[in-house]
Amino acid sequence: MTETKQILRLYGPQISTYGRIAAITALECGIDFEVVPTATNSPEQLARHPFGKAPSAEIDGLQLYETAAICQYVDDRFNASALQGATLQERAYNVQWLSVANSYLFPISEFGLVLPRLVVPLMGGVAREDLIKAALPQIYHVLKVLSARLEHSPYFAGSAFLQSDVFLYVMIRAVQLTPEGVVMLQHFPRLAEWLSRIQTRAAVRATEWAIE
Ligand SMILES: N[C@@H](CCC(=O)N[C@@H](CS)C(=O)NCC(=O)O)C(=O)O
Repeated sequence: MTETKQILRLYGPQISTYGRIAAITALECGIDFEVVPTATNSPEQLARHPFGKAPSAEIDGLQLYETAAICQYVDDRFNASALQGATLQERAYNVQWLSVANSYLFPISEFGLVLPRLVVPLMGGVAREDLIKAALPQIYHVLKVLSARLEHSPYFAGSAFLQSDVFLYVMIRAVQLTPEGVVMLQHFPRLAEWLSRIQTRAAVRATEWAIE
């Protein structure tokens, strides 16, 4: 008898950085995911997420928001917490690098490059070049810190692929889809090599965006 896999239901746009992080995590943990297309800040999304962001999630009858919490639940429940590290040191580094992704990379890469360069033109708008110009040195600095870390270990928390790699991969991949990102990544071969290693994972390939 075949067992039906659990499904992580994600509410948000089809193309969403944090939505893809949760989707990759679900597949890495051996469960399925489904995206219920829901606009950020819409009344439907605000009913599930008081800040209107994406994704919000449903699993095991639980309603959750904040991607780190969603991923932690899925990994604890279905994957013996394997994406959070096997040792105290790995677990601490995992949270450190995941926090770097959330606190220092995403705010500047998303609002200073990915949205203006990729998303605004897709919606028929014109990119704010001043925003992009101001953001590039800050993004470059974060990429430099990230690349330096990879001089010392194959993955961000140590020798194993963990949750921090998922967060950072999806965010840096979005940067890599911009012409400015391609140029910046030429300065950081370690980071580029790590990206191509992560890119071969089945969960990563299965969640590629139509614009990739
Ligand atoms: N801290 C949130 C961030 C989620 C987030 O910023 N999601 C983006 C989509 S990738 C969003 O909702 N953007 C719309 C907005 O900021 O209004 C999490 O970890 O889930």
